[in-house]
Amino acid sequence: MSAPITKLAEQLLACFQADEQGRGAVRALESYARAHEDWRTFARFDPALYTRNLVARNEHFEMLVLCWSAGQESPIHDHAGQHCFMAVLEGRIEELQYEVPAGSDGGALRCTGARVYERGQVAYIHDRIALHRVRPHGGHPAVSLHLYARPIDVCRVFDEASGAVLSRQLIYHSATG
Ligand code: CSS
Ligand code: FE2
Repeated sequence: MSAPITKLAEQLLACFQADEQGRGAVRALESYARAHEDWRTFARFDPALYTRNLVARNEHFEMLVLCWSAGQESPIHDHAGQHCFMAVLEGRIEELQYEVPAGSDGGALRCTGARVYERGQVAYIHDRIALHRVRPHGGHPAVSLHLYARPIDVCRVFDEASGAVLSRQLIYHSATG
């Protein structure tokens, strides 16, 4: 019998094979995040930085378990034109959204919104919506399940104060569970 997280990956593959937008992915992620714990096989924390642990990858998507210690955060980043879904598995996660001010030639990014997600809730972002920064909320660690469709190997990171942009290669801290 396959693990719930393996079944989720199969279900998501069927969603994206049927439809480029992956309609049905949000509901599948929500149901998984509310009910299951087998993601713990993939969870490992690092005191130095948040970790990215690969669960599944194919031509349509990659799915990762991200582990956030208190005080860690992602840089402000984009998603290489791909869909990004984030389901909270444990703790709470804050998402801050940003935009590059129109007509700006550099200069500070503008924060356009913030929201805290609880276990079982799913956030969605795309470059058409905003840039974002993600971090655990409330002084506790958190774990989130990320679905990138298609996989993202390189993204852009932004300096909040100057608006300066760098290209960043994304790496996995583990890929076997
Ligand atoms: N994009 C970041 C996490 S926030 S969606 C990453 O994959 O490392
Ligand atoms: Fe992101």
